[in-house]
Amino acid sequence: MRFPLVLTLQALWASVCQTMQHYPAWGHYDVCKSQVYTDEGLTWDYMACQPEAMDMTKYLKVTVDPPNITCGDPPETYCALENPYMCNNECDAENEDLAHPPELMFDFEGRNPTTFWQSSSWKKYPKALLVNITLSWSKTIELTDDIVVTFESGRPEQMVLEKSLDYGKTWQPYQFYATDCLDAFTMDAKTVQDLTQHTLLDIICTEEYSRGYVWKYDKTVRFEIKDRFALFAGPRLHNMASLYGQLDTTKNLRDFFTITDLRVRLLRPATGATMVDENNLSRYFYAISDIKVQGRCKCNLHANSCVFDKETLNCECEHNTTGPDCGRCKRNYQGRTWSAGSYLPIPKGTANTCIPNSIGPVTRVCDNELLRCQNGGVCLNNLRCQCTAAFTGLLCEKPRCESELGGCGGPDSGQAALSSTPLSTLLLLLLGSTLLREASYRPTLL
Ligand SMILES: [Ca+2]
Repeated sequence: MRFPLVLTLQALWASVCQTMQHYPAWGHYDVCKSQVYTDEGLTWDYMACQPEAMDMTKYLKVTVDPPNITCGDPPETYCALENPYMCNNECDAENEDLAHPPELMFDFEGRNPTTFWQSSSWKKYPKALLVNITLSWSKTIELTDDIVVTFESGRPEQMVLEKSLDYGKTWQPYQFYATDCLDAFTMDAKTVQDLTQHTLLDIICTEEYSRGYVWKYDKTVRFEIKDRFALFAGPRLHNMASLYGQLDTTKNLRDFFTITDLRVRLLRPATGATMVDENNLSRYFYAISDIKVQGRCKCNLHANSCVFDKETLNCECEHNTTGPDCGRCKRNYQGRTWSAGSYLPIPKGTANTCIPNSIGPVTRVCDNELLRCQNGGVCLNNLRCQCTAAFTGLLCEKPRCESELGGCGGPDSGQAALSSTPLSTLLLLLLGSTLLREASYRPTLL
């Protein structure tokens, strides 16, 4: 009699596994296509998809500038900032145990003592001690969590975090950090909590991560991605649907979280006092033990995996797209203009697959059968939809006001429109994964 029971348990387990597999499938946009039976037989059902968020520090190239600023050549001994007579910090580039190369900002942390990169000391005071640390991915990536820089020494009194979206050709500031924002950058001091949905893209100067000097505990400098997400998704990111809706329709917002490179510009080290002790400049230097960057490859919602091959990241494009970011249609699949996938409608989104040339002329965008212009738009020569004033998009499918920050009808409209019941499970899943990630980070801060 045991045999049927085993079979039943097996069947139950199989169905549990299937369910488990299916939940993330629609909660995380991690499937690009699935086979479905229709009246016409077995066909593919396509959906928007994106690679999983991951630790992006494994895939970067780090450059420290000026190149000879790393300590240890020649060997040097450093004194503690809080005690000028405690000088037991030795750096020697030739000795593996005493060297502090840039790679030590990205190795596995959790050991004691920590491993860290260190600059040479402020020997040329009062000439500024300037160091640029550049992280390059040679690929567009989308940030999904806070950038966290952990200092082994005191946090700098002045620094700027910058980003590039064009592989380091041009740079824009992400955030300014100073003990005195007005004095250092002629900017009013603000915190991320001062931002609203409408000022989210503002670049601020914060004193949050420079002020105060408590050697052991105040070690991190953050760029708060999640607090910015929370302006749309709610304080515990419980309404990711609202955020996805905004990211879908607002290019500026999407670009804000997209980077190819990051640059930490260290402008003035911690001095711990109002006066710099000119007789003991070996107390002043920069040392960073860890930099965290969490994100995903930008694949325009056309790929669910991104592979690291020959030192570069590349999206594994689906939906008949190609290119490092799946940014164009494959050869012979240019039946309509390329467009990115869309997070909407939740949960599966819209794949916007590239279609074969044989379906129509190369630039066929609209017709009166399958590709109808929506919301009163008129198809002009199969080339484009002429939309009414209130709508935009390839097929006039998007209300024009959606492309403005804050969406249609005020700050909460996005959330209200999208917070219907079927989303609750998705949001729980997203919240769950967020909390897990939080849990894996927090212990280092406690
Ligand atoms: Ca380290």
